[in-house]
Amino acid sequence: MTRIASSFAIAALLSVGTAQAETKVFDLNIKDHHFQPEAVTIPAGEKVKLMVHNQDATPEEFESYELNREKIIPGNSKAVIFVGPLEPGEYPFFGEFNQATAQGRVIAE
Ligand SMILES: [Cu+2]
Repeated sequence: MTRIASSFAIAALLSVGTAQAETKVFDLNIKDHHFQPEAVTIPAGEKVKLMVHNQDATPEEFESYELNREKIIPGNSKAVIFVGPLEPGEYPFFGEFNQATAQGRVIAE
């Protein structure tokens, strides 16, 4: 291995470690078939973790065409949904089992 190649490999390892350490977590609650908050602001250009807490007794499905995500969260439990890195903008999501009330959006800025 040349010196250039080996320093590149070390830089790649360091950047992976840094990215994992800095993954930000954003809490999102489901309560009475509403998302709380209904707008979650995250940094653009960064992969982040949505921690979705379903406080209702019934299951809900987090769904978003714009985020390309779909995940069932059983009643009284939580699930992690990774999103991003996103371009700045608004990305709607909804609860497929209670679509009339469960509406929200991710705002990347
Ligand atoms: Cu679905």
